[in-house]
Amino acid sequence: MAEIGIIMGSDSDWPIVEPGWRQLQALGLSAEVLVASAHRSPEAVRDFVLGGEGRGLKVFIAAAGAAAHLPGVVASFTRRPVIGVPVSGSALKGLDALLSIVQMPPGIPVATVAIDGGQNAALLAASILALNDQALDRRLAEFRRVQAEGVRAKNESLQARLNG
Ligand code: RP5
Repeated sequence: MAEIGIIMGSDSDWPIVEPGWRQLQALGLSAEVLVASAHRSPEAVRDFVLGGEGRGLKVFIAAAGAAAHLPGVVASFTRRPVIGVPVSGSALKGLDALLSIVQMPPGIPVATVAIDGGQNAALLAASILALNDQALDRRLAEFRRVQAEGVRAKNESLQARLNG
């Protein structure tokens, strides 16, 4: 059963969201995915969030560009954690979306990741779920171990080029 709900303002956001979706799959997590817009189809946003809570969704990821109100609107309908992903596709290259998402009014929080930070949104969602899931926490620890190993390998390669 999916525990994560991913919602994006347009299918044009998918290239940013997809790495996060793949990261969730790699961690053994499934997600419901929906295109719905805070401005163009607000009823669909509300129905997804309220219905999703009933289906067992525990964390929401919301990605949007430009006047990016989607994560805030999602957060207005739920007390579940909401992670906002600012998307860079606009003329302002995502700074508009970043400020729209991060400047939530006190009382309705959205955890905002970097511009185009789809993968980190997924990892943050996984960390939240891992608070109550020891097997998932172990998979996250393994992800970190492999990641650190990759950094070590890059350093060894650089040292070999510099000194070899
Ligand atoms: C936002 O407007 C969407 O999240 C997307 O990032 C942007 C452009 O949407 P499209 O014109 O590609 O549908 O609401």
